[in-house]
Amino acid sequence: MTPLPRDTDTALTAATGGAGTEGVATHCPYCALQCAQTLTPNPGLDGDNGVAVEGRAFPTNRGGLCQKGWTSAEVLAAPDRLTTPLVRTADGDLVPVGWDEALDLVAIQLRRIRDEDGADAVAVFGGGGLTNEKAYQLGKFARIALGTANIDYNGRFCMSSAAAAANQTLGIDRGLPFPLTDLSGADAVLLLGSNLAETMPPSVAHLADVRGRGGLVVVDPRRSATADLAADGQGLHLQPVPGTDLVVLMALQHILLTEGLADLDYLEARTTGLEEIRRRSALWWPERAEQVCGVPAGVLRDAARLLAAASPARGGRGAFVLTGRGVEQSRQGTATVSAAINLALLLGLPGRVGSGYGAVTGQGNGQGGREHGQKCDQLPGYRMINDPDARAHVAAVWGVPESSLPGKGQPAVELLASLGTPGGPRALLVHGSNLLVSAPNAQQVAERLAALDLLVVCDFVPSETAMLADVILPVTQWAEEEGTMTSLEGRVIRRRKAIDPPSGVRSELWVWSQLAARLGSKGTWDTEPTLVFDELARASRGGRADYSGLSHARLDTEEALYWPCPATGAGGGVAPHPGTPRLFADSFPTHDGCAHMVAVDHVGPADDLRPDAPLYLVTGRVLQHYQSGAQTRRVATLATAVPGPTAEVHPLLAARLGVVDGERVRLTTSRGSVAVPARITYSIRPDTIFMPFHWSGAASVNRLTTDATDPVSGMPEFKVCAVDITPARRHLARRETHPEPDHVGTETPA
Ligand SMILES: Nc1nc2c(c(=O)[nH]1)N[C@H]1C(S)=C(S)[C@@H](COP(=O)(O)OP(=O)(O)OC[C@H]3O[C@@H](n4cnc5c(=O)[nH]c(N)nc54)[C@H](O)[C@@H]3O)O[C@H]1N2
Ligand SMILES: Nc1nc2c(c(=O)[nH]1)N[C@H]1C(S)=C(S)[C@@H](COP(=O)(O)OP(=O)(O)OC[C@H]3O[C@@H](n4cnc5c(=O)[nH]c(N)nc54)[C@H](O)[C@@H]3O)O[C@H]1N2
Ligand code: SF4
Ligand SMILES: [Mo]
Repeated sequence: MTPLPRDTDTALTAATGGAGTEGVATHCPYCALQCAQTLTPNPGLDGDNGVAVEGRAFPTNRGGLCQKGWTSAEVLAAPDRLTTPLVRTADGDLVPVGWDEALDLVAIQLRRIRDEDGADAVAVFGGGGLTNEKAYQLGKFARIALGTANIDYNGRFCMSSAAAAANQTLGIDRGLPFPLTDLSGADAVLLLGSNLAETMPPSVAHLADVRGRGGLVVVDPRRSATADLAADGQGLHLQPVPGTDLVVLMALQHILLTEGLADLDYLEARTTGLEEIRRRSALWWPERAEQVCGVPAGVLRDAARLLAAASPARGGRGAFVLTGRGVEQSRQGTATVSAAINLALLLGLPGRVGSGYGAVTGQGNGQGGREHGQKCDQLPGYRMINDPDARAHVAAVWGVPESSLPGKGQPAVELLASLGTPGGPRALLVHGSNLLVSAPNAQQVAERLAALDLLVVCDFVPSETAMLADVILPVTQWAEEEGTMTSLEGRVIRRRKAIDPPSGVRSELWVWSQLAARLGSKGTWDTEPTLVFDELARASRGGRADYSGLSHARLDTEEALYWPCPATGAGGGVAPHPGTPRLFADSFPTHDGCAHMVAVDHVGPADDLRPDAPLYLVTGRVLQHYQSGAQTRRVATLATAVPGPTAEVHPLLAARLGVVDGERVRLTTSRGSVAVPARITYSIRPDTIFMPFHWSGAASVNRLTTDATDPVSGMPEFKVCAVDITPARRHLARRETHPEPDHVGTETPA
């Protein structure tokens, strides 16, 4: 085993408030909160899977972890862990082969497909869980080893609407442009479509003071665990009709503007576009908004006045507006985030210490994953691939002619829909996504994957997507690798190796170097994360997400470095850049330094209610499971706690259907049908059903969801579609003649 970095190292302990125990200071493998952990290799200890996990003191998690974090080491020792490459034989079986054989086979197929149909016939799908080093190298591999324009990633499902809106209005996309701890000082926090209490439990501590002041405002069609935090005088819960947040936001703007509560000095000095915002919001007086969004006009007025009273212009301690997937995963997600930013600007929040707008990034490296080039239109450093200067800079770092770089590819939903179609990609390489479970309209995705000539999946467990592959390559996970992650705050932190991977497993950096060599690629393909980081830093230099002042060595002693962190003069007495915890103090990074408010209108869901689908289906998460469930369904404690999905149904709807708690109901949309137990609860609106998406096959809610996308961001409308519900028992007769797997479980679809 390699020598372990210890968090007893004085510098690191000082920088991170380390636990002081023996062990490796790192961060959780799952979400963007990136809670600090100490991992202590402990091969002898029963139940620890060779590694003991402790929470570590850190500003964001204050030593706390959620249940997923505590149990994270179990995935290291998953009984079905992949430890050898697998190749599908002519009769459909997956058989173990050596690495050389697997890589030769992949390279020969890729060359053949490229020769026959051109470089774009090979596509790549990445993930927001990859380290910065891997995200960077994957983008480079696609553009120069494969030469394809067709690379995109699961962040398209996650952060693309928030990113698009922030780029348009604020000139930059850093999820939270301030440290999370700033929330504590505010008088009000407006949370739109974010269920932090289940999706980032330790972060709730930062809302305690705001709740104490009665200032937490939660907008969610469900009384979620987070909405509950606003009960009992601690704030307000607005429970809109799904998909109508834009109307809520327009009404709040209307009230601020008509009651003289907007910060006109700030708007004058720091923004453009006010007149059009005024014109459009004039339409949404509270009583009219109530007709569409269902939130009582009086509650809209209370919320607007509460936010205004908290704003610095009116003598408050400050206020924050935060958005989550509940409002972003919509056909009008970009517009809704634009409206949320406009609201924050009317209140004069962005750029003031103790106030602001932010989007709560989701995946572990959801932030860094969208900065280093796995998005179809981006190069490292958050540069745009159609910008000639950006192309020239990055091509020089990569040592290739600028003209050899491909252009913009297709965003995820379009890319998946084009697989195996005439003229579409014939091969797909997947790195860090279980898209068969997590992509919208999943049965159509299954058909597209089946139409490929070659599907290659890198993973450490046999995910549902991996099990469809022609070649599976087993790779290292979290505690077995070095790297960096960029948390929801834009803070760049170190992921550290605590244990050796099982023999037979390789790092993805190694896989790409091997494939690049076999594809005859020029360019350097480092396999050491620290060297790849140095190259990434050079490639990002001068870009919006500038990491050029960072290195593994620096991050090993300082874990409080937020990008942009540009390099300062080489050697010679210039102090290193301290990083940028807070953005926008003096200006916005736009051409004129102002925030540009974009006027938007409410359109409504693509798949709206109709006679044969008279209810809303909304989807999301439960605390115990992560994403497609590929990891957490393999952790016994979590799988036992929540073994499968349920559909949340209001008692009034349940009574009308005649179903009791736990009874199976069938949900049907234009795309498909699933049957799951009903969970009867007053927390949901009577016109709405909620189902989480962490399960596959017949229990997969993405068999139901629509693949309609936001026209600006390409983000799918996961959150809202029209559904019909019936008691499952009425289908018994039909099912006997047309047998269909129908039980809750983890099986792959037939
Ligand atoms: N336990 C757990 N934690 C996670 C993850 C996980 O899979 N499991 N994933 C991580 C990732 S990648 C992400 S992106 C984040 C997501 O974190 P969140 O955004 O907090 O998660 P969701 O549950 O998808 O959606 C949040 C809320 O949106 C509500 N919602 C649905 N439709 C609407 C609507 O029309 N309007 C409004 N206002 N709200 C609506 C849902 O009821 C839900 O309570 O979580 C991260 N953390
Ligand atoms: N209905 C509905 N669907 C949704 C959502 C929703 O709210 N509702 N949310 C969407 C959102 S926000 C997201 S982020 C997506 C996420 O959904 P997915 O893209 O499926 O994300 P994960 O389940 O995290 O999949 C990661 C896979 O990669 C593997 N993996 C983890 N780390 C690595 C690595 O470093 N390298 C490699 N090669 N593999 C790795 C894991 O084992 C797992 O199999 O789901 C989206 N789908
Ligand atoms: S909140 Fe997120 S980062 Fe923290 S322990 Fe849970 S899953 Fe891990
Ligand atoms: Mo996400």
